[in-house]
Amino acid sequence: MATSSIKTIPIMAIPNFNVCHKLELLKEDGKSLDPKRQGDREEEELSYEFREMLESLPKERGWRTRYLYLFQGFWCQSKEIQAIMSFQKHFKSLQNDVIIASIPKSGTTWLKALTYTLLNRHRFNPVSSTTDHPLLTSNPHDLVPFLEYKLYANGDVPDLSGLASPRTFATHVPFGSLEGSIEKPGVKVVYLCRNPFDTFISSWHYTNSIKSESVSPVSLEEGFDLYCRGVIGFGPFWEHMLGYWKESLKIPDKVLFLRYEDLKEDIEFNLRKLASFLGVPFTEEEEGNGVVKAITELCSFESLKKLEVNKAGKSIKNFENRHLFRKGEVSDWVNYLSPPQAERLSALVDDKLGGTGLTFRYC
Ligand code: PAP
Repeated sequence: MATSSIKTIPIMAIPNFNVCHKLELLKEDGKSLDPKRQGDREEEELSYEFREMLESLPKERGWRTRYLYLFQGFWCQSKEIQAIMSFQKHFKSLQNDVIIASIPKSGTTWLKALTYTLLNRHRFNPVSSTTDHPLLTSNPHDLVPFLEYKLYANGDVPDLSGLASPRTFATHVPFGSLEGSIEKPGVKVVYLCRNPFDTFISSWHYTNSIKSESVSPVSLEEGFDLYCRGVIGFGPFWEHMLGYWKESLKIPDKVLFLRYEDLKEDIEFNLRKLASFLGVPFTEEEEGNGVVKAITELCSFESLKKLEVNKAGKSIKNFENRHLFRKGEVSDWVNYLSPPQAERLSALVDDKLGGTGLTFRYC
């Protein structure tokens, strides 16, 4: 019989961090702004040296802030670069750390909910989670913080010393920018990949919902063209996906590659796979008690979307949580892309990913 190795050490339901110090990348008077106005002053808040570095990078029109910059081979916003530099310099992985990785809009919120509930199932029983489970009152992004949007945002350097093992974090950066921070044996990376057609549509909706008021909306046509040229947060998407795909083949004990469409098709099978990969397989007793089903139901789109915290609360960078739960379906893209657009994206996927073994289900 499989035995679970989760320890019942007392831990905070919501990770709580103090900031040790800041990287000197912000002007002293850099204040936090209303997220809808962030694009207006985002770059003016940065130090002269940092802005000079930004100026040396190739840039393109941004989706929700004025510009995207090509940094370490991928496109991202100035504030993200600042945070990435901070975590690359200061983040020290520990042996049992779990890192959830994805390109935006691949189902990260879902995977965070599943992973948090799985790893904390002895402390917060999902079977009897009628009132007191943290997922009922906290958005998954608060339970599993992003390195670049939360912990190291604004060049902050958090004190992570109080966190119980296994510490669970998330990131959108490509593997190449993460690998230096996760060299410790025993660190596990779970990558969630979604077909590029739906990821594009989800990104387009999301960025137009939360973009800065000073940035003009990205039309579907313009967004699609940017996406196909690789100009999307943390893109090109094909390089992001391929980077983690190759590592999952090379070091399967360290990198697990999951697909959104597979989770939609058989969530219980994929949850068991995740549990085994993380070294906490379900016991026969748990199987008999319906723990697997309880976790999948608690983390389902329908359950999360209807919670007050996800209807009215705010999490990442103070953006409203409700935008994180739109449709949660496979193949919504057919309602948006024209046949020529679908053909262009299909040809691009064949060109960039054909022969790599990485395939998708679009419908
Ligand atoms: P992020 O990159 O901002 O964290 P992320 O969670 O990766 O976003 O992606 C959001 C998508 O996942 C949305 O897809 P849609 O726009 O096509 O609807 C969202 O609806 C979907 N999603 C969120 N939670 C779940 C869930 N529990 N099950 C299935 N899909 C979900």
